[in-house]
Amino acid sequence: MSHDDFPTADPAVVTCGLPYANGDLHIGHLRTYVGGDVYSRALERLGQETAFVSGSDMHGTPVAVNAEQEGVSPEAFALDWHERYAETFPKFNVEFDNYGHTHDETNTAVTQELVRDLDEAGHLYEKEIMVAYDPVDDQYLPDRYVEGTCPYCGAHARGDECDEGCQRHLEPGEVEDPESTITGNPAEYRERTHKFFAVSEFADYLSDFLDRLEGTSNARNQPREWIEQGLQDWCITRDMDWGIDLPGGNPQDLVLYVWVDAPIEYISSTKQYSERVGADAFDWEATWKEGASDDHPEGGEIVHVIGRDIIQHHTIFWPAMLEATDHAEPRAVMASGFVTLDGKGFSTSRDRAVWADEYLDEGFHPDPLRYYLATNGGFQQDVDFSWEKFAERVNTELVGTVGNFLYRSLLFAHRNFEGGPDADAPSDDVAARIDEAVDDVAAAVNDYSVRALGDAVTDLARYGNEYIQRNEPWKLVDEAPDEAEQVIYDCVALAKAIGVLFEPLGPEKSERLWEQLGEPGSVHETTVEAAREGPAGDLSEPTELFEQIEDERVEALNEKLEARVAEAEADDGDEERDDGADATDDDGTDANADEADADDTDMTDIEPLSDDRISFDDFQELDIRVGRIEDAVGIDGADELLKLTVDLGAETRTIVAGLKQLHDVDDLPDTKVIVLANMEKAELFGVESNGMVLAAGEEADLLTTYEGAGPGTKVK
Ligand code: B3M
Ligand code: ZN
Repeated sequence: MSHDDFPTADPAVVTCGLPYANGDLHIGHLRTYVGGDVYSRALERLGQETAFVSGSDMHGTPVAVNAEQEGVSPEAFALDWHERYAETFPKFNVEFDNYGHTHDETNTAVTQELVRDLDEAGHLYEKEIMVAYDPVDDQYLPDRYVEGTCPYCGAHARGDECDEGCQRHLEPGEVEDPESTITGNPAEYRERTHKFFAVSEFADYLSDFLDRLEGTSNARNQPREWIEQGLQDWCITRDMDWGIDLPGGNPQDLVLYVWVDAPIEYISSTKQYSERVGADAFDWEATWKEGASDDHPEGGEIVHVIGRDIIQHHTIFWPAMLEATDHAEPRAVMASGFVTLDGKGFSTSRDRAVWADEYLDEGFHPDPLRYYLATNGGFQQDVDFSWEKFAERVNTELVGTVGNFLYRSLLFAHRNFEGGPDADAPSDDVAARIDEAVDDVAAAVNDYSVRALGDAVTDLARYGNEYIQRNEPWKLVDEAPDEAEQVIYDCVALAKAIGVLFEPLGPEKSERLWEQLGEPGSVHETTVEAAREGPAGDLSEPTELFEQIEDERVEALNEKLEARVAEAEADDGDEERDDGADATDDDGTDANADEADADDTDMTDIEPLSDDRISFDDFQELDIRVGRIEDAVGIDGADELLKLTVDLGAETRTIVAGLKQLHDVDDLPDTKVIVLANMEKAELFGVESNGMVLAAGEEADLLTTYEGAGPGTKVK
C-alpha cells in the first residue's frame, strides 16, 4: 500500500520529539524543532489541514537524576524547564499549535487509558526480572540511575541505552557490571515483578509497517535490522516514585516507563489543541483513532520528527502500542542527524555547545538560523556547525541571492511605478517558473526534504536575478515603459511567490516581505496558490530583509567558540586521564545527562579501587619525573589554563595545565611538581603542551616531593 500524495483530505499531525525537561536548549536540539516547524508550515501551505504539537518530557530518570543532584523535587525541576522551553521555541518561530507536558492531567488520563486498553487486549503480562539495586543506599536503580557495560558491544552504557556504543535500547537487568550513578556504589541485581508489553508479537506487523513507512531512510533501515535480529518484549514499568502510576492493581507501587507516556503526549497534546479550538476546527480523535470518523476511517496523517537516537522508540515500540490499541499508524518518521562541533557531539555539561539563548543574545534574527539548520545537508546527515559556514550561507544565499533580488526589484518598482506596476498577469515564462517552484515545494513535502524546500526558494530567487538582469528594466523604462512595467510586474510576482514559499523557512521575514508587498492578510494564512496569483498590493518602500554577517563578527564568534571547545577538550582529556572514561558522550538531545559524575569528593564519591591490574613493565613505560615550575602565565581566551615552563633537569618544557582557577598563579614559580614526561603532546589554544603535570582530584591538588629530589629525578 502506498500513500496518496500530500495534500490529502485527512487531517495531519506533525509532532516533534519531546525534549527532556532537564537543561538548556542548544542549536542541536533546534535542528529537530526547526525541521518539524518548517515541515508542518510547508504542509499547511500546500493546503493540508495540519496540527503541529509537542510537549516537554517530564518523567523518567533523565529528569529525576538531575533534579536529585540539584536537590529539588523532579516536579518543580521539570516544570521550571518546561516553562523555559515553552518560551524559547516561539523565539525561533517554532510555533506549536499545542505545547503540553507529560505530567499534566490530559496525558496522565490518556496514558492510563491506553495502558488499560493494552492490558484488556491481552498484550501485557507480568514477569519476574532482575533489577539493579544499591544495597548501601537501599534504592532501586532504574535506567540512568545505573551504568555499566553494554552486553552487545562492550561499550560503557546507561541502564536503558547504549549511548556511547551501539545505541541499542537496553532492558532492565541487561547492563553488566552495574554501578549506581548517584553514589558510585556497585549495584546488585534483585528480583522484582514487572509488566511487559508483548512487542515480539508484532514483528510481522512492524515489518509490513516499515515497508509503508515514509520519511527519512534511516528510520526504516535500522529497525529492519532490529526486527531481523528478533524483537524482545518491552518492560514498561519502573521502581520509581516519579512518573505516571501503572493503572489497575499495582501492589509494588510501580510507575510506567518514561517511554510509555512520552509518545502518548503526542496524542494528548493534539487533544488539548482540539479542545481549545473545537473539534470542528481540528478533530484529534479522527486523527489518532481508527474508525472514529467515517470520513477518515484509518485516522489522519501522522508525521513524527525526531532525532536519530530515538528511532527505535518511534518505529518499534510506539507503532506496536498504536496498533495494539486501534490507533492510526504513523505515516512518516523524519529522523534528523545531530549538530556537531569539530565533528564531535555537543556536550551540555562541558559547555561544548552553541546555546539557543546565546544565538539570540548575539543579536541574530531567528530566521537565518532556521534556514541554515533546515538546508545544511540532508535532514538525516549530521551537520558540523561553524560560524563561518553559517555566515557564508547567510551571506551568499539569503543576502546575496534572495535578499538582493527582492530589494533591487521592489525598490525599482516602488521608485518607478507609484503603488506598484500594473499588468494583467505575469508573463508566460515567469508564470511557468513559479508553477515549477510550487511543484518543487510539493515534491519536497512529499519527499520529506526540508532542504529541498529551501532550495526551491533560492532557485526561484536566482531565476529572478537572472530575469531582471537579462531584461534590464532600468533601460526599458524610458525607451519602452510598458515593457518595463511588465518586466517589473513579473519581478514583483516572483517576489510574492518567494514570500509564500519562504514562509515555512523564515516565517517572520516572509511576513515582513508580505507587508512590503502590501498584500492583504497574513502570509501565514496563505496556500501555495497565492504564489501563482499576481501581486495585488500597494507597494511600500522596501527595506533589506537580511543582514550581511561581516568577517570580523565571524572571527570574534569563532574565537569564542574555539576557546570553549578547546576547554571542553582539555576537560575531556583530564577526565580520560583520570578515569579512562570517554567523556564525549553527549548525544545532542538530552541536556545535562552526563553531569551525574561531575561532583566533588565526599566519602560516598570515592571510586572503588581498580581491579584492572597493570604489569610492572607497563608501569616502567611511564616516564615520571620531578620538575620545578619556573614560570606560569595565562593563555589568551582560556579561562582555566596556564602555560607552565617546567625545568625537568635534562631540559625545560612547556606544559599546559588546567590550574588557573584553582591556584594563585604567582605562587606557582619554584613549586616542585611531578610530571608525566612522555605524555603525548597536545595543542591547546595554540600552545603545544609537552608533558602532563600530575594533580589530585577536582581541586587539582599538585603532587610534589617529600624531600629534596631535584628536577629530572625519576619517579619509580
Ligand atoms: N524525551 C528525548 C530524547 O531522548 C526524549 C524524547 C521523547 S519523544 C516521545 O531525545
Ligand atoms: Zn552497545
